[in-house]
Amino acid sequence: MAEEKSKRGSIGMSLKGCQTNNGFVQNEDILEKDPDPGSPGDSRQHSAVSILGPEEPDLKDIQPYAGMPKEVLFRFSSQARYRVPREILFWLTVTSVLVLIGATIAIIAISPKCLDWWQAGPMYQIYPRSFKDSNKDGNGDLKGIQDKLDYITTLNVKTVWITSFYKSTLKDFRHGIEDFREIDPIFGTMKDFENLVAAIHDKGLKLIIDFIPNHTSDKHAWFQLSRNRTGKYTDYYIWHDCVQENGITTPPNNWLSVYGNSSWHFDEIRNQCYFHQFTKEQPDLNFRNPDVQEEIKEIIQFWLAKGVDGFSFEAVKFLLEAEHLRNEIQVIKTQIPDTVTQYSELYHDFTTMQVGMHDIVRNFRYIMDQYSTEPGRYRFMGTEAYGDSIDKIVMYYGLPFIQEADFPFNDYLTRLDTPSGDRVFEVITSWMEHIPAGKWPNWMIGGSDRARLTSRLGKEYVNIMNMLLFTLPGTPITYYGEEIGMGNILATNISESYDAVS
Ligand SMILES: [Ca+2]
Ligand SMILES: [Ca+2]
Repeated sequence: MAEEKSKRGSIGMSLKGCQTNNGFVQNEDILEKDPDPGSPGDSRQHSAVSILGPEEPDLKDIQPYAGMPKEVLFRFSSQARYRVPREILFWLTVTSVLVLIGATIAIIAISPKCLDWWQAGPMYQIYPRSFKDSNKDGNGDLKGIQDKLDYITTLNVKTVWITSFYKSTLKDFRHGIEDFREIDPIFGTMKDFENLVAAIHDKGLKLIIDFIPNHTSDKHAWFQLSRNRTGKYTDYYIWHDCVQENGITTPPNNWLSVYGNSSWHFDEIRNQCYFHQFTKEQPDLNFRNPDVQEEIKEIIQFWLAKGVDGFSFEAVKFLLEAEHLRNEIQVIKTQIPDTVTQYSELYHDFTTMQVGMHDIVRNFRYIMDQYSTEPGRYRFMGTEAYGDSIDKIVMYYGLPFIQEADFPFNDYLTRLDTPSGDRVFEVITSWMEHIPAGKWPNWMIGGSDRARLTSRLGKEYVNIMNMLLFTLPGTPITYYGEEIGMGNILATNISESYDAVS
């Protein structure tokens, strides 16, 4: 027995001493080639036979070696000295892979996305009538804008924003539209517009336009049909009975127009009052009527199909009014109701930001998204809600999973009462603290309905305000001419006043 053990030991030693990895296959080959297992001098062959034999060799003294057979390998691999490091290495590998995947996801999640076009460069707002006049008729026009595209490009502007150019009257400052699908003749033709869009895109620029969905002009075909109670147009506007005696109207309630006095106007043709948030020439559309919402949707689609890259939706907080028609609350409770005629004398709880208004804005977003599916064709959506408190304005960014505007326009820098550093700091930090996480800021230093920087703050502030604009995080928005410090001109009569401050 001791002799046999010694023999096995010598076999093990001879195995250990092997320099080549013969393995089973090679050993079997040898066996096949040499049928005489007893031939002396071939220890490798003996080792294969004895390991495979019915009596297991005692491998206690055998050390791991290259080419060891499976049985030997298993014997060693179950030993703690090999098993523990192996398991440690295994779990280290698994943990490393998981950490790597987690880190990759986290980096992707927290990394800023590639900037889209509306984030990557400044927006340049143009009030077309007081921009370049291409045909010397005294009115700036679309061809004039096209003529100046080279200049605009030199400013590194990315987006041209053209304010209202729809067919309208000057009387309501171009915000009462007679036809949402027509270019006002003073600005040119639809062909001019199409040429302008093509030229803007050729320069690698984008175009956004104003759109005012709240109301139309009283000259709009819809209003003419509505005041005659024609078919579906009957309820396109907000009509209510009111008392008209001796030329004096007793309106349905105390609601006031933004420009003062009652927001109700008696219409002799229909013999009812219609509601207007702005002037009486701008009757409010009835956004509770699905047909009206459909009409607006088709108009948005009309311009998107023309190649427009985005909209500034104007006056959206006025889209809905309360149906109950209760009086709004006076700011000064003791004031005699008949003397309350100024817009600021009422709280506008029933005529602005009504429940459902944001749903309409989200529907606008939905329409834009349908036209944003092609690469590089994202359609921008901005909302205008100037004058509201900042917490209400940032609501137009939408909710975490329900997007509305890409941004509501931030005009607080245009409202600086004093350009002191403290005040500027306050305005900037206020916006940054209020915008929802992950949303994109924007900054305006001028606008078509604001006094020029030079006239508002003084010539010495033009450069510093322009520099400030381009160093803030977010999209810089400027009004044409602010880059060269243009000033206001004096208005000589009321019909020019709007253009004068522009
Ligand atoms: Ca002209
Ligand atoms: Ca309205």
